[in-house]
Parts: sequence; structure tokens; C-alpha cells
Amino acid sequence: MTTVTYTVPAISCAHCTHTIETEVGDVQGVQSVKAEIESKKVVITFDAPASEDVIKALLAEINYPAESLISL
Ligand SMILES: [Cu+2]
Repeated sequence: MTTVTYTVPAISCAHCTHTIETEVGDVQGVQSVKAEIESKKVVITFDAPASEDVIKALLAEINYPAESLISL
């Protein structure tokens, strides 16, 4: 199990966090997604087949590109 925190500057409201949580939550292997409006951070816990690259690509695809990520 891996937890990664992404900074997503495009987050601006509850609709954004809902979209991200729904879309990323649908990825196979993703255990939890928590998107925060104020900090513009998304904390994602996942196992294979999900990966940092898969999640980052999805965020870009749904117009919430991740600016940076921190592996914990
Ligand atoms: Cu929004």
C-alpha cells in the first residue's frame, strides 16, 4: 500500500474535490482519495495495479494536473 500526496493547483471548490474523488476513486487498486480545497492537495492511498503514473495521468486527463507529488 502506498500513500501519495499530490498538489493540484486547479482545485477551487467542492465540485473539483468531488470530481477528483469520484474519478480517482474509480481507478482499480485505489483504496482512498481525499481532496482538500484550501490546501489544494489530494491524498491518495493505493495498491497495484494503480500507480503514481497512472493516477497522475488521470488527473491531467480530467483537467486537474498534479503539480508535484510527495511519496510517504
Ligand atoms: Cu471547482
